Amino acid sequence: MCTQLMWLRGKQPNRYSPSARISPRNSPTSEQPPAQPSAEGVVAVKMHTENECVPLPPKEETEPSEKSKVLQEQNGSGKLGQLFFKLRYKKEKSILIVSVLKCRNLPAKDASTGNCDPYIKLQLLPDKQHKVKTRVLRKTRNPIYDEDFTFYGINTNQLQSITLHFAVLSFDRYSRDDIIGEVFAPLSSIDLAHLENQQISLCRDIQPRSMKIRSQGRGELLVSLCWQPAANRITVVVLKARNLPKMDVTGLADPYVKMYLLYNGQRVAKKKTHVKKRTLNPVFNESFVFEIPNGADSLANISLEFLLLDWDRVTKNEVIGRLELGGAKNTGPALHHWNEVCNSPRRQIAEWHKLRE
Ligand SMILES: [Ca+2]
Repeated sequence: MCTQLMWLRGKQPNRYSPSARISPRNSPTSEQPPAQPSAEGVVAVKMHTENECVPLPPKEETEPSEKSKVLQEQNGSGKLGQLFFKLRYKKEKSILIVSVLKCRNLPAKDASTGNCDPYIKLQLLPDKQHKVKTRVLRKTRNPIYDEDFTFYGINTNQLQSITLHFAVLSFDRYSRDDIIGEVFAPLSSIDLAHLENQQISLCRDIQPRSMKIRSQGRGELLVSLCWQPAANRITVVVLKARNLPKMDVTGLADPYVKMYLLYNGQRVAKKKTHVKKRTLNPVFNESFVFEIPNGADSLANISLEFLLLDWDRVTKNEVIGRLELGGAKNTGPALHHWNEVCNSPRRQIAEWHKLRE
C-alpha cells in the first residue's frame, strides 16, 4: 500500500523533526485538496510509495573532507549524470504537478564504496517558499524516486515566470550532506501549450555548483595585519568582503572567514569569524591575535591562509575563495602587502585582495 506524506506550505520541512511530517497509513493515492493553505494559498502535497529515512540528530560543521574533494574532481569533469522528471499543469485546479522520476549515472560519493545515498530537493523560484524533497535512497547511483509533488495555487500567468530548481544531494550520516549538483529548469523554456492536462517528460544534465562560483568570480577580502616583534605576535583584523558570488538560491550567501597561521608550511593555529547571514558584502570587523611559534625567525617562515566560506544549514559549508599572505609562493598584491607588514612593525596595514580558487 501507499504511504502518503503531506507538507504544508509555510513550514519548512525539517529533516530532524519527525513531527514536521504527517504520514497517515493506507490513505488514498488520488490528489488531495490542501488541508490548510498558507497566506499565499499554496500547498504542496507529496505522494510516494516507499518508507522515509529515519530522522537523525543535527550535524556538526565539518572541514572539507577527502570525500568532498572526490566530488569536486568529478564536478570538474562535468559528468554528474542526468535528472528525469515530468510536468503536468491543471488549469481548472491551478495545480502544477512535478514528478521526480529518477537520476542516472550519478557520481560515486566516495571511491571506497562507489555509491551514494542521493535525494533531491525541489523549489519553485523566484518564490523560494515552495520547497519539497524526495526520500533518501541508499547506496545507488541510479535512484528511482517516482514521487509526485503537487503545487497548488499556480495560475496560468504565473507559469512563465517559474523556474524549477532541483538540487541533487547525497545524504551523509556523520556530516553535512554533499551537493552533487543542480538543475535549473525555467518553465519559460518549455512549450507550455503542451503542459495543460498532459504530461511532459524531461531530462536534464546535472550541473556542478562550482560552475556557479566560477562564472560569478570569488569576490574580494579586506584584511589588516600588524606585526609586533617584541610580543612575538601578529594581529589580524578581518574587516569586510565584497562582490561575493551568489551561493544560495535566495541569491545571497552566509559568509564567514576561517584563517590559519602557517609555520614552515604547516597549519599551527586556527581562528574564524562569525557567520554573516544573507549578504554578499559582509562587514566582519573582527580582530584576532596569533602567537608566532618560538624558534620562528621573524616572519620569514610564517604565512597566513584565509578561507572564505558559505555557511549552510543542511549541506557542507562550501569554500568560496582563498587568500594566502606570506610564504614562498606569494606574488603581486599579496606579496606587496606582506612585505609592508614585515617592514613596518607595530603598524596596522589594510589591503583588499582578490580571492582565488
Ligand atoms: Ca548559505
